[in-house]
Amino acid sequence: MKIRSFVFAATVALAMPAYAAKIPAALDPDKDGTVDLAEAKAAAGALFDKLDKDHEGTLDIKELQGRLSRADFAGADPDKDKTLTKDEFLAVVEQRFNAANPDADGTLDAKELNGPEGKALKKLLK
Ligand SMILES: [Ca+2]
Ligand SMILES: [Ca+2]
Ligand SMILES: [Ca+2]
Repeated sequence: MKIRSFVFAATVALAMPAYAAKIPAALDPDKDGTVDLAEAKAAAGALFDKLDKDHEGTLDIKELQGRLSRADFAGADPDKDKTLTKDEFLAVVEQRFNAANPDADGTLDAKELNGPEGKALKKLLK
């Protein structure tokens, strides 16, 4: 019994770095090898504050520095005031999260995060 759990622990320990290497640390603060929506939104909120250099509480397309295309920006800005509030920005994050999570299990694993939709989410949050 003891040996078996040791082997299991060692296998997990060996498997972890491979996972960790594939998921940006900022997206997986609890280091469980997956990104849940709360982690994605926390990272997005911190990024929003960092990019909002004039501290107006909104991001324009310049402040986003290429993270959203013009078309995606327009789609994310339903009130068309040419800026995204934090709520509007987090809505895009949630959309991309859901697009990257076809099994709807509440988390993105490394494979989901490295698929095309997962990459779009990572591009937004880098
Ligand atoms: Ca996690
Ligand atoms: Ca807006
Ligand atoms: Ca999933």
